[in-house]
Amino acid sequence: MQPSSNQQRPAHTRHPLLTTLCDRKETGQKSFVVLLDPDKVGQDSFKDLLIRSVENRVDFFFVGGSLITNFVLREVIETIREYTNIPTILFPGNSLHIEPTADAILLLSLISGRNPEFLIGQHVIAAPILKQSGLEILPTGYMLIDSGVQTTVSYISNTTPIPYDKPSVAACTAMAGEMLGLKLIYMDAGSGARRPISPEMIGAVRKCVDTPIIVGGGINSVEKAQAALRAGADVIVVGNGIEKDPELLPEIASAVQALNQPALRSAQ
Ligand code: 1GP
Repeated sequence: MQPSSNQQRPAHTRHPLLTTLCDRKETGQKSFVVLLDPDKVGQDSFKDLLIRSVENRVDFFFVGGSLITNFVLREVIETIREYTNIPTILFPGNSLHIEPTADAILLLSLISGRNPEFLIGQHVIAAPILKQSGLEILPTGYMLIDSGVQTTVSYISNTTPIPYDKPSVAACTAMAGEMLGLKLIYMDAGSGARRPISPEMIGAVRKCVDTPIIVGGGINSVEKAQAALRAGADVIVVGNGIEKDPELLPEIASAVQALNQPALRSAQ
């Protein structure tokens, strides 16, 4: 079989965002992701959020979620492109949430759960579509962590999250994911989580894997963002918090940029 043109390209151009995430992790540079809700695309607040994301140097957008009620992903990506050059990564809930005009997709294997559909089933259905799409594929071990209430993603995926106070379970799960070849670990307390993932659990995972670690769910203050980053998160994802309080975006962006100052980094 002839290799495709994608396979002939050097790895850093085939996987530009993965290369960026790994390079940033190696150099201790933290990243700030804003999670965009596709259901809000027509609203003025959506465009305003895009403009403010550029002003505040947001690193990446995630687009998606476990339940999308409006199938407007193409329009969402078009609107993002109109206002920004920020790389846009799909955060799909299932194999219907694929939009080839995005930059990349988190190919999530829900390794905290035991539902084969979200470990491999949806991936098999999506594989030929993804292969043709030209999207950069980001193989990601997705771990749901209990946040005190049942989240949409836990309900939809029909999986039990890892208990909040069991860092060793999270660490072993992440290790297994890395050994299976997953390139990123995403620890998620779920959108709007009552409490974010504990620094203890993030720290335990940090000690056990070399992949970049993404942390999200319930980060609704600068202090919570800083706690996750200091515990070992490389990337933080914020959605609900910014929707509720627009001022949080510049505040968290400044906190991330402050942590990325070389002098501060060496003092951490
Ligand atoms: C959810 O990690 C994301 O999957 C973001 O969560 O909306 O609570 O910030 P929030």
